[in-house]
Amino acid sequence: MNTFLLSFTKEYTFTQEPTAILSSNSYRLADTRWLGVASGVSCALKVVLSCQGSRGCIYEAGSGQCTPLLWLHKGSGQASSKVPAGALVLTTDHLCPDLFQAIEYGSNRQVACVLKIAPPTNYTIATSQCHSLGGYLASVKTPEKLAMVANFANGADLWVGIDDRVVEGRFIWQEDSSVLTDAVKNAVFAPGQPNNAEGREDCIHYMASRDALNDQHCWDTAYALCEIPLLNPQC
Ligand SMILES: [Ca+2]
Ligand SMILES: [Ca+2]
Repeated sequence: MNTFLLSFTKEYTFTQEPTAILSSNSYRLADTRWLGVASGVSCALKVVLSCQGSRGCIYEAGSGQCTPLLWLHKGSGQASSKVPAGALVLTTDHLCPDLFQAIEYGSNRQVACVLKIAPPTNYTIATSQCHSLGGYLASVKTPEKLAMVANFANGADLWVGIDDRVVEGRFIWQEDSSVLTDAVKNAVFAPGQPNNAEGREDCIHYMASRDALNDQHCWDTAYALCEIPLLNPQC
């Protein structure tokens, strides 16, 4: 097993930690990037030059797979025989910035970095709170993600990152400014929602009592569910 973690600062000082970082809760990184990179240091250089804002990467020597990450914390891990040799894996304690929690979900073992902020506040303030931490109100685009959010919510209502404040009926995700599709709407919204009740509902929350998404008055209060991307979208 030859997986290397490299974390670096803006001064491009690399810190190599050539330790196998497997454990019983390790997972495969769902989205991998460059193949054929010759060394861990070349991987770090490539990331520094190509991916603005990355603070770490992982390098898998067997395949030459180089994966830029937004964040990478050093941590300890214990070897495990459960993961095949050569697999590109990380433990969840390395991947999210301070305050954020790495949560694994779905059959493909995806990982999201999320944070719930109290006390409850309105959608605009909740959005600002996430932006100030480098993230956005969370995306919930799949039933698997919805199930994760439901579990994380633990009975609370949470603002998520989508609204139709600019054009009524045109819902835009904060994560990537994309438009809500009918397929996603049918998959994650409560039946009959969004309904723009009384013509005044433009902001979306996870509604615990319906266990799904719903449009709500933007001035109502809920906890902010912030998310920060795991992989660097600049690459
Ligand atoms: Ca609306
Ligand atoms: Ca509604």
